[in-house]
Amino acid sequence: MAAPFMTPKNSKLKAFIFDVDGTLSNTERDGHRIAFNQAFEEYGMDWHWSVETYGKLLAVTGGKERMKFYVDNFLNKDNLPEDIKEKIPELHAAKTRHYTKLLSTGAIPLRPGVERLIQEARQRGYRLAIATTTTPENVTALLTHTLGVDSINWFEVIAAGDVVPSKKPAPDIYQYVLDKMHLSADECIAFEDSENGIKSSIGANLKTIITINDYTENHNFTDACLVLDQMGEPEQPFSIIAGNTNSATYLNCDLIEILHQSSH
Ligand code: XBP
Ligand code: MG
Repeated sequence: MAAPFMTPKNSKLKAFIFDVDGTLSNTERDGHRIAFNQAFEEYGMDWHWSVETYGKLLAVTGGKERMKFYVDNFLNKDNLPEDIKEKIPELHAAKTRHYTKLLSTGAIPLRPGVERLIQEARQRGYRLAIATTTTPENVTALLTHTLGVDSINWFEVIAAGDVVPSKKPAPDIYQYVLDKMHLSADECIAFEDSENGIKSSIGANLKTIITINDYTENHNFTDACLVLDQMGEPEQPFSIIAGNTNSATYLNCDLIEILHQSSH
């Protein structure tokens, strides 16, 4: 039996804070990875990140940081130009160009249930925000080409990329959102897909719901209040990986309220 409907007025829960990559959309394997490879090719480099290699590189968040990690851990320094790390910002700008172009083709859709949940949350008066490691232009491009250009304004804060000095797993980006919204952690809930993501959200004391993907299915989500394979739709139920959904079959605001109220 579902719990009674609660509006944000009589609920402590005020805001939903969404991660982007892997949570709103499966952008990593067929989006960011492709764009990195296109940038390497454009610059005449012989780097190529396979699906498997990219999975290892995802240990580090942030595209510039990921390229530095690749140089330090995957390549033989003797064969590299000395100034290779100085080239990274330029290479990354090219990658962003390729990535936003790819998104503009509509090739990367939102994950099941994402649009429905965002619309339901708006109708019920929850405040929305984004806390992501990716570059701001990438968020704008994803939202514009999936939910329409107006959707940028549905989010009160879009915290992205270098706006904080330490990226996920540091809690800084979530803390930044809370500060901007003048909300405390117990008035919000976070949506994540990865271990670095949940370390960041839990580090900011946020209850967190996880939707896994192929790259993150074996991550440690012990601290999540619910772990699902996807948000799901009425006609496309989620599979529960960990937690209790009160007999719900897709993630909606009623279930989120229940999860937010229950301690874990
Ligand atoms: C996303 C990231 C980002 C993207 C690439 O992590 O780690 O680095 O992979 O984006 P999260 P940029 O979902 O935890 O925010 O190249 O723009 O950095
Ligand atoms: Mg993510």
